[in-house]
Amino acid sequence: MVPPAAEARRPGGAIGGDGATWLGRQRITLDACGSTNDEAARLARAGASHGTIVTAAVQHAGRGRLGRVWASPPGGLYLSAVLRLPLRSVDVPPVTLAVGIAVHDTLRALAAPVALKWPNDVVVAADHALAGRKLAGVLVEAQSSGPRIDAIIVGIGLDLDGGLPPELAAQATTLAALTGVTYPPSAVLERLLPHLEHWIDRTVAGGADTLTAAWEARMVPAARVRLVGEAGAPVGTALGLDRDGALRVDVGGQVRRVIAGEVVLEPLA
Ligand code: BT5
Repeated sequence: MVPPAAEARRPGGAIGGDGATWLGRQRITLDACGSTNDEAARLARAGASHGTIVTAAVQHAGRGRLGRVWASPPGGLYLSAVLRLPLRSVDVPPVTLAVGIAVHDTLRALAAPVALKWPNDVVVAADHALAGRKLAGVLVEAQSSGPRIDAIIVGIGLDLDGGLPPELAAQATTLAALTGVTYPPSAVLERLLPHLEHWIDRTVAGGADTLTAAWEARMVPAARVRLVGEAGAPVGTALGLDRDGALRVDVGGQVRRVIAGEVVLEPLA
């Protein structure tokens, strides 16, 4: 496995400059909205350019995957970006992995001990008292007309300080709880954008193949996962990624590939 720091120093792998160049050139900053992904999708349909970002201080209908709710109290970062990329539909799922890496690296740079959980979660790393709790999620959606992708909407929710509903108390946490520092959403946004731009550029240049080692270096190691949706919902150990970004899981000595569907992390033994 490549440690994240070494990965970032590789030729062509460094995060360059002081900020992002194309990402966030156009910005829509809202006090509140339903979902920034919906706002970004609307802007994309109206012709918004590559790299346009939408942020909101609060979301009233923040969304996760599969119709789930993303709790979005004040103090968190809620961001969606419009991307116009030369990608095919099969190239879209790896974008989630790239965005996860960027969020992970941003949080690590702020001294938060985090790790990645396939496919779209950023959680507290295994060696911490709050291990496994989620503090960020990624929601990537595509707009297409036929086989052509018109726009990709990248949504990121990041818990910065407090305000989470009681029902998430046992499964979520915040950057402030992990580091003792309350960062304003705008400060985290500025730190996030260069990482995001870097990993998106890299995905476009090299596809999922170029992300695999970087993602594995940041994943929760040997996580126990349940293959919800498969007969008997078997439990296995996450091994890493295939070249296309699918998760490889050892179930009783047999390696299964998980492409879509839901994988639920079991508590580590
Ligand atoms: C995600 O979905 O993790 C993707 C979340 C993406 C949110 C961003 S915010 C900006 C943009 N606009 C949107 O409307 N969405 C995006 P998923 O893997 O389905 O996880 C959802 C699950 O995470 C829920 O069912 C809860 O269990 C948990 N959850 C909900 N709110 C949370 C929060 N604030 N922090 C941590 N966990 C949360």
